[in-house]
This record gives sequence, C-alpha cells and structure tokens, in this order.
Amino acid sequence: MITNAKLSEIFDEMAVLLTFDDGNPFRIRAYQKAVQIIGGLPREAGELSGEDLTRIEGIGKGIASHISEILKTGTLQELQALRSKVPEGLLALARVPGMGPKRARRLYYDDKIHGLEQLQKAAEAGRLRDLPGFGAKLEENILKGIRLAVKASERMLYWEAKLLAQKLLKELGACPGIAEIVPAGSLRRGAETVGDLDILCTARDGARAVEFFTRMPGVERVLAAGATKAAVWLKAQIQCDFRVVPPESFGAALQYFTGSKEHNVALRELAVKQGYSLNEYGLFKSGDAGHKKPLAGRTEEEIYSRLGLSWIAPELRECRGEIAAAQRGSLPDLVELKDVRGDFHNHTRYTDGRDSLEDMVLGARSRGWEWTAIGDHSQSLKVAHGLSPRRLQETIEELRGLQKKHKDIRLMRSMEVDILKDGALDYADEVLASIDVVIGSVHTAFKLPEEEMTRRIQKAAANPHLDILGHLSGRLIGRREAYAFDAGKVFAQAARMQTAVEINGQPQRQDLSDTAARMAAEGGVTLAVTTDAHSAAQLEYMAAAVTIARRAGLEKKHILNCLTYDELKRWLERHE
Ligand code: DGT
Ligand code: CA
Ligand code: CA
Ligand code: ZN
Repeated sequence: MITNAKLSEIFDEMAVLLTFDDGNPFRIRAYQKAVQIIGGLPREAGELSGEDLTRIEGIGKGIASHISEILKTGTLQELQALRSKVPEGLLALARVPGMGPKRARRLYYDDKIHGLEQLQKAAEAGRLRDLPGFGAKLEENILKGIRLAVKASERMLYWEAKLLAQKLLKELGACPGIAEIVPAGSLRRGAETVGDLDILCTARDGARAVEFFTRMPGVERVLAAGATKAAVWLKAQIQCDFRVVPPESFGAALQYFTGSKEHNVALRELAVKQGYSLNEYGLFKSGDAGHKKPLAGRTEEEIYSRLGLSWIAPELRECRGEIAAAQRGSLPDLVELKDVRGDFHNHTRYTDGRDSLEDMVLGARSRGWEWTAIGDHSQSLKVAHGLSPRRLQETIEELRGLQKKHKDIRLMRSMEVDILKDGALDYADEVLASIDVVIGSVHTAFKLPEEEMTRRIQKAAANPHLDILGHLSGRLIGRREAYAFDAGKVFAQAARMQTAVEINGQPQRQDLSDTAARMAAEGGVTLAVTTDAHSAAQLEYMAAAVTIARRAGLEKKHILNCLTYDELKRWLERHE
C-alpha cells in the first residue's frame, strides 16, 4: 500500500528536484501545497477514487492524476527522469532543514560535500560556520536537523502506524482459518512513535496464515518466514512481525508481545518470586520444566490475576509503577474516548482549516458529542490568515445562527490566540471576553532562552481570559525540537490560575507528552484533550489525544472535556 507519507515524500522530492532543474515556480508551489494537503488528510488517499481526489480542496487535476499514477505504479515517471538529472547527494543536502537549494549546491559542487555523512562531519568539525551565507547558528541547526531526520526515518508516528495496521488487519481478516488478529507491541501501548508493527493471530493452519501474510499486496520484501512466524518489510517502509499462536496461549503471547520489555521483565520477576515461570506460552509452576501444564495463558486477565494483579491497560505498561499499583488495587480508572463530550481546538477554512464552520458542527455532531467549541487562528498569525477582531465577530454571529439550526449540540466559539513574544495575548481583553474558549499558543520566537520563554508563557497564563494553554513545547516529532521552558513553573502557574493545559492529538504534535501530562495532573492542573483538526474528518484525532491521556494515567476527573455543558459553562466563568 502507498501511504500518505509516501505520497508526501514523492511530491516533496518533486518540489526539491524542480528547484534544481530551474523548474517553474508555480509547479514547485503546487507540489509543496500537495505535500501540505496530503499531510492533513485523515484517511489514506489510496482509499479514495480518482474523482474523490480532485474533490479535495487544493488538489487539482494534475496532482490528482499524479496520485493515481503513484498508487498504480508506486512511483512517477517524471520523478525518475528528474532524479537522473540531479545527484542523490545534492538532494539529501537540500533536504536538511534550514539549508535550501542554494547553499546545498555550493556545498556539493564547491566544497565537495557529497552526502549527509560528510555534511555531519564537516558541521561537527566546525567547517561550515565560516562559509559565506552559513554561520555558527546555522551550523548548529544543520547538525540538529540531520540528527532529527535520522531519528524520524527510523520510527513511524503513532497515528500513521495505527491506520496502516488497521488496513493490514482488514486484509488479513480475509485469510481463511484466522480467528483472532490483534496488533501488539508499541502500537497497542499507544506509544507516540512505533519502531515496527507486531501482529498476532490465532489460526488453525499456521503455515497457511504465514503464507497469506507474506503475500499481501503491502509487502515489499519477506525478511523471514517459518511455520508460525514471519517478518516482512512493508512498502510503507516499516517492518512488520507476524506470529501465529494456539488459542490456549493467545493471552500469554499477547501479553509478551505487547511489552514493554521493561514491564515484561518486572512481571517475570514477580512471577519467579511467587514460584512461577512466565513466557509467551503461558504461566507455569517453576517445577514444570517442560511447560506441560499452563496455569494461565488463554487470556491476559488470567495471567495478571494468577499473579495477584488486576489487568493492566496496555497504555500503562511502561514500568512506571503500574505493577505496584495493580498489586495495591489502585490502578487509575482510565478516561475513554466515549467519556469525551466535545473538542476545544480546531480550525475552519476561515483560517488554515479545510472545512466550513457548519462542516465542523456536523463533524462534531456525527461523533455524538454533547457540545463543541470551534476554533481558528488569531490576527497576528498571517501565514494562517488569522482573523481580525471584526472578522472574528462575524464568525461568532455565524455560529449563533448555526446554533439555531442545530439544536442537538451546544456550540461555542474558541480561538487559538497567539502568545506574543512578550507574553501578551494577540487580542485586547474586550475581544478575548467575547470568545467562549480562549486557547493560548506559541507559534513564533521559538528560540527564546528558557527563562524568557517560561516568563512569556506564565504571563499569558496570568491573563484570566486564557482558558487553555495550547501544545506546550511546540515540538513537531521528527521535524522540530521542543522549545526550552520550565514545565514545573508553567504548570504551577496554570494550577494557580486554573488554566487548563492541552493534550494535542495531531499526529506530529502529541504535545503534551504522556510524562509531561502526568506531571501536570500531579501538580493539580486540569488537562484538555483536543484534535487541533484542520478538517472535519480530523476530529478523529481525539482518539490519539485520549490515548496520550491514558498513557499519563488520567481519569475522567482530570479532563475538562468530560464535563457536561452546564459544568463546562460554570468552569469557563470561574474568574467572574
Ligand atoms: P518498537 O517496535 O521499538 O516501537 O517497540 P516494541 O515495544 O513494539 O518492541 P519490539 O517490536 O522490539 O518487541 C515487541 C514486544 O516483544 C516488546 O514490547 C516486548 C517483547 N520483547 C521483545 N524483546 C524482548 C526481550 O528481550 N525480553 C522481553 N521480556 N520481552 C521482549
Ligand atoms: Ca514493535
Ligand atoms: Ca517487533
Ligand atoms: Zn497551534
């Protein structure tokens, strides 16, 4: 299967290659835009028909036919032709964040730096800073960029892995004789990135299941295949391990292959202390050397229960105290997607979203939400067409009209308001007062020193109009590091001001992280799970935000979205 990530990669390469081939700037722009739009699609483009593709806003006929060609052939003829004109090493250089084609050309042709390895060496030796147009700062950023890119290419984002696994599972479901199929490993634990997929199944005929698995259309290369297991490299550029197990040890295998490794090691130690041995086939008396009589193994519950533990949700299995909590019977009653009553943070086409206010209302309604807040960007964020106070008031009026039309969901206007460099919010207080839910986010001046950034965010949170601090840390996984700030101080301020802090479900953000969210909750901060959706379909990122909340051990009582509309209204008026 060709994933959206792969499509984006190809169009990105087209754009970069064209800049070296003196390409038409409009075409370059079209490819860059396609990368952006595809990155925002909640579904795999491969699942859409050609006609549906052209209906995506911003995707013209040309790009749509390119997409069809890639889905059919795995590549673009034109790409192959362009590639033969531009050396691979030059392309790799140009891709380093902050580099650009001009500098890349210079390094490649004048300084004979022909690839990333050489570039990294030159940067580490301090040989870039004195070149014209470079400097020490850029040298440092180039190094960071290389390291990030290497790390990112090794792991897949949670959401992308989840969609990929869903598709594989569906295809595997067609194999005769396969009964149960589940993803295990880091994906089942909801980790923010996934190194490889681990799929587990029960089947009457293991060899047949393995053969079916290795012949799936998404498989690029078979790495290993035996009677009950296989490993393949997928076209989506990630490994997938596959195991067939008998039903009587399904629970033991699922427990083992879900991990984490650290959780398993601790669990096995506990088993040994109690006179058992535990492996992927089951739980045995330590005297049962031949593993003949499993005491438990059919289900995970059975195993945990035999060890005197309540079942531990996969999201908690990171060896962060969950086993002791299970022993004490004090595991948290984790929040679930169905407990969420609405979203706070998203965007319409008034700023950088794809859909209208009403589309977003319908999207929220179709999720069964009791209420929702619909957002946009504030005025200073020009790249996203931030709204002036006047335009903002017009949209508030429009939303009031929509409320009359859609009576089965309570609507609120939210805004993602920029936290300016000095910590002021991007609208005057009387404008902020007219917005139902104010989210404050840092979108500029990421490089402030830690103390200054901390003061900036604390000052924003001191404004009683601010309801939620958005995507604290500002990281984009694999693309941009977190900015420096003192989380302890910011959380303390948020707790004092009763400002909620966001857990953002965008695949590349997932910000706060699980551990930071845990720390915030322990400091008495309320968390808000949000989608940051840029289309109605992306409202499904709520599931990703909830996954992070669960990994942080959060319950309904920690989450602002679990309030009823009346409770939420009261909370929003907490400073009045
Ligand atoms: P990943 O793939 O890097 O995102 O992380 P995981 O957790 O999916 O790791 P993976 O695919 O290497 O292995 C899947 C699970 O198998 C892992 O979570 C726990 C189990 N496992 C793997 N190696 C060991 C090991 O050496 N000892 C124990 N106890 N369990 C292991
Ligand atoms: Ca794995
Ligand atoms: Ca694996
Ligand atoms: Zn934002």
